[in-house]
Amino acid sequence: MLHNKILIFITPTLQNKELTIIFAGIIFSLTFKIKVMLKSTLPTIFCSFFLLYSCQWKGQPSKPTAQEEKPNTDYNPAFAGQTRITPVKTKTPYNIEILNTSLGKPWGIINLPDGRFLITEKSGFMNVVSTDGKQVSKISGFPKVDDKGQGGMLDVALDPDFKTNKIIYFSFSEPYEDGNHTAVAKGKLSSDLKTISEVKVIFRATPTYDGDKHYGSRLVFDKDGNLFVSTGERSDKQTRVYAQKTDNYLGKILKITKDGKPAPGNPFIGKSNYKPEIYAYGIRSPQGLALDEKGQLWDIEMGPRGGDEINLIQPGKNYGWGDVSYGIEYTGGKINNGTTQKAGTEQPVYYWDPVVSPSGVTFYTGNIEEWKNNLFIGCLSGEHINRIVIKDNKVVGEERLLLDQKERFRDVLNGMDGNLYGITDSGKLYKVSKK
Ligand SMILES: [Ca+2]
Repeated sequence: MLHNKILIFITPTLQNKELTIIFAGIIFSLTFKIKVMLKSTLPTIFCSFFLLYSCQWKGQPSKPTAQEEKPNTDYNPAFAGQTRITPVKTKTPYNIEILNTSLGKPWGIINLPDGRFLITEKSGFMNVVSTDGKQVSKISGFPKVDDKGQGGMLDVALDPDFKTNKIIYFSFSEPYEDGNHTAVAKGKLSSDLKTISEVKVIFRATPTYDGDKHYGSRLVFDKDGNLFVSTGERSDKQTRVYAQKTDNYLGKILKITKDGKPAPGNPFIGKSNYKPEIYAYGIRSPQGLALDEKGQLWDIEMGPRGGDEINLIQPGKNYGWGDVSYGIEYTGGKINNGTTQKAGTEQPVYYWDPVVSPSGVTFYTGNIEEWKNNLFIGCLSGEHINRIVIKDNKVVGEERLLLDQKERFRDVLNGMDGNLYGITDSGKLYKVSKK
């Protein structure tokens, strides 16, 4: 089944229109080969349309509202408002500016105490970027990363005492033997912010695996000074099962100390067959992690086809993947016979069908009053910044911002100046400010 194998290989990796066109070309040349093999035109036409249709589903930018899009499944949500929520529209006028267009492949953005940005670059370093986006200076001295596929230099967080100790924490895909894993390291920035020294890997999300997807790896400090780390299940069928198992670090929300030890109070400390760093499990590809104004932890994860999720993370809970999902396989098959609810697993607060490919997230605290405490989500295939209005831990509205920019938003940031910032896979830095 040549084309089935091809489909499995290419569909999860399709990321934008350009890639779709390239793959369309490959598919047509493959179907030509099939034609030669089958010596017939009719199956060739069928194969072409089938392959192209299968590849088109992902990589499509979102429409202005979910209601204008066709869902992938007819699954019933567990409660009203869990998906395809009523759209909302911002009334406050706002400006959109592009501050920089050549940041390479940025992945994570945070503020330094002086308002400048610290932006990771996937190939293995970070940049310090001035508040107007014009001055960019590289920080060097980082360990080697494996930047194939979705890997590389990923997220960054400042030590809560950064002003005095200049220590940062960062996540990356660390090459090891024949594979790689998500690692968290710490190091000290020089006073001119040009180099990092005293780098020490404090945590490795093992098992190591020879893949290039689903590293997760957002870093968020809790108010108690310990670090939440999200990890993906490495995407492939053989690693997906690790998400439901608790004797490993794949497909998890972890909580560790600044030295990479299990955070005191973690739910499974002392329990056999549970890694003590685990805070929650059953997670797929968690590229968004943020605390709300009450200190509650939210995980936003890419699902399969039709199952991107927003989860409110509680310690010790199981979030279902890969047994439970509102999505279907990239290739179209059901997941666990179409199980969308299961005793002992938590339901997502919200899910997208069709998907938007959510990445970095933040709860808005800036200058636009009607956006206060809304969840802002950088979206990749959806090519927009998603605004989610949450009331009493339920989603009550969704808006798709900056759709006309046609950009894959990798991460978003509440700037210290009260403006919203976003970075894109094309290397741009956006600023969204109140008019
Ligand atoms: Ca889930």
